[in-house]
Amino acid sequence: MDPTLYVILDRAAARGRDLEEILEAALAGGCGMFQLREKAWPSGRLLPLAERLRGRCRRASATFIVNDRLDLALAVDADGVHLGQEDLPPRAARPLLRRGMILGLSTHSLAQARDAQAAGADYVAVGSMFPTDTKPDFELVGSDLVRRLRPEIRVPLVGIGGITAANVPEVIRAGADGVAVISAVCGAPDPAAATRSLLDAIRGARDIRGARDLTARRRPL
Ligand code: TZP
Ligand code: MG
Repeated sequence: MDPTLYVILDRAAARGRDLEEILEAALAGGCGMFQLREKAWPSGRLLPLAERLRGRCRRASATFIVNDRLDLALAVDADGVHLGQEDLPPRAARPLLRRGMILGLSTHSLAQARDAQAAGADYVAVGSMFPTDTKPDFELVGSDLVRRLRPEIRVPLVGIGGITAANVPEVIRAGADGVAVISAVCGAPDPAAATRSLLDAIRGARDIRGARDLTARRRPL
């Protein structure tokens, strides 16, 4: 799993565009981790699409995660499942997963992120970093929550919510290992170019963060 850039494939955000084409473009742009998020279709209708996306990710050696639906994740042999605060709690979900499957959890506070790590999350998503139209009931926590969590979260910490190539440096500088985006790629006129821009911005911010940390370590006491 490389959560540097985690593209969430969401039909609603794609507004009629084909998720397989968006996946293809994001792969071409260099993304290696994907999630299928579907809030409207029942699982039976979603299954064939989930199988195709899963197959393409496998051929590209990209990680494929299913949002919300543990049964679907198992049915398509996904690499993992992503659950929110109102989905099955980790203590109920983990025993149902196959060995080695990734369990990702959404959190919106210090306490939730601590609990997620303690419950064995393989990565912790924290958001919303910025206002977003994609999730109407978003809780704005900002990059400050990433900064506060960083010292104690040992699994990958992923910022989510309203992230673009322009504002992603703030999230990375706060200490995030990566970011998850929906509209910045699914809603972009050119999803491959959008993926490249995000990755460039993330890598640039990591370089600055690395240099800053090095300087801080060298500073005499
Ligand atoms: N969880 C917190 S904010 C959010 C989710 C699923 C929406 C992210 O979508 P976008 O379009 O990247 O803001
Ligand atoms: Mg959910």
